[in-house]
Amino acid sequence: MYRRAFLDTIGRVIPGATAAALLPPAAAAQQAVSKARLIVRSPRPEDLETPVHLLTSWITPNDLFYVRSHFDTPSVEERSWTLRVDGEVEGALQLTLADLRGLPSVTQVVTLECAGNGRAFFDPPVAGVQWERGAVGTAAWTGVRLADVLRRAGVRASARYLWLDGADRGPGRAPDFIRSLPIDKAMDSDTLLAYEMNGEPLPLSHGFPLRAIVPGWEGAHSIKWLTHIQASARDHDGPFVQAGYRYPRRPVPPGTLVPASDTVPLRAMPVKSLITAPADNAAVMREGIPVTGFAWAGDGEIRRVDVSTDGGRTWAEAALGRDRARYAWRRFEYVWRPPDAGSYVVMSRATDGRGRTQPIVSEWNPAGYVWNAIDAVRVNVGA
Ligand SMILES: Nc1nc2c(c(=O)[nH]1)N[C@H]1C(S)=C(S)[C@@H](COP(=O)(O)O)O[C@H]1N2
Ligand SMILES: [Mo]
Repeated sequence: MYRRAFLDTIGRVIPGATAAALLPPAAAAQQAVSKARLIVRSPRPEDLETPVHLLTSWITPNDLFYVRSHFDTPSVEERSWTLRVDGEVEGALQLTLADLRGLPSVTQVVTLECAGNGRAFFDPPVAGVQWERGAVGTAAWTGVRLADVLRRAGVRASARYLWLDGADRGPGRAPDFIRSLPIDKAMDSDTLLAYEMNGEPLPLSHGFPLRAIVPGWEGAHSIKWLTHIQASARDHDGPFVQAGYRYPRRPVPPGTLVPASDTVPLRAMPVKSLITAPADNAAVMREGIPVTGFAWAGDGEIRRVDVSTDGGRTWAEAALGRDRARYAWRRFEYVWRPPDAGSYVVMSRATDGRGRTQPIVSEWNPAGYVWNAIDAVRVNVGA
């Protein structure tokens, strides 16, 4: 009843208007895009996974892009928001969004993947968000080069790391989500401070009004709702640098506890592929069946993708899509003509420019990071 009355009211005030059009511009800019089609791994904090069969285009639309947030989404007022840059710099800066929009802008298509994508597949299981295959997406990010901002501040030679902090805060005494970025990657001309995602102001869930985009590296480097950059001579000592986002120095037996001193920070993501069609457990007819998906390789490039339709006994090279960008996934397609009706396992295996390829079994690690085993779906072929 209530819902009906509400809809009637909206309809009468401005027929045909969307909710966003009824809001003042500032609020409209940070309207949450509808994430209704995503899988809710956690409603609060917001952890949303993309059903991979919906990943049909090289660029992932904003409403389909996965969301990973550690804490509640902060409310950010564009008018009062600023970015502070201080620490080991000649002159600290306090920048508004208008200041940033006044700097030369760059747009880059970059694939973002959560380090924990695929965590649900580790055996024995590990704690954390149980992502399956869809904590990955690709967007065109527009903003400024982080290096341009750092040069403006006069970053000193003593600065070896940048500590990046966003407006989100943990509950109670939970430590702040602060990450530290090595200065070389920060000064790389491909590392951005982005204010737009696919041509729209950053949606609130994705870090409105400004986020870092650290291309090729696991997603947690790309700090959302960015408010503070502190240049420092040393690494940050918080738990999201010293305990989280680290990987065992050498392979360990599954189920082992690994002390932080035996770990290294996660940076570039490894080579990986994802089959987006047919969907897992799909029923298809026995005609030319396109096997399609995406392949990416952190800060490297994709050399080839091979597809197997017989559980990995034989492999055939897939065609790669024309769309490409240095840090973006590549689409692949292989047209499969099944010899008979029946149930098949279809697999994809990517190889990067250095000849590295996907493993059959992904290395177990205590936090369940960087799952990159050969992808597989079951496909049931009708006559
Ligand atoms: N401030 C802040 N930035 C953050 C996070 C966060 O919790 N707080 N999550 C990180 C993680 S773990 C990932 S994988 C990416 C996810 O970006 P997305 O939600 O836009 O997909 O944002 C990163 N940036
Ligand atoms: Mo992540």
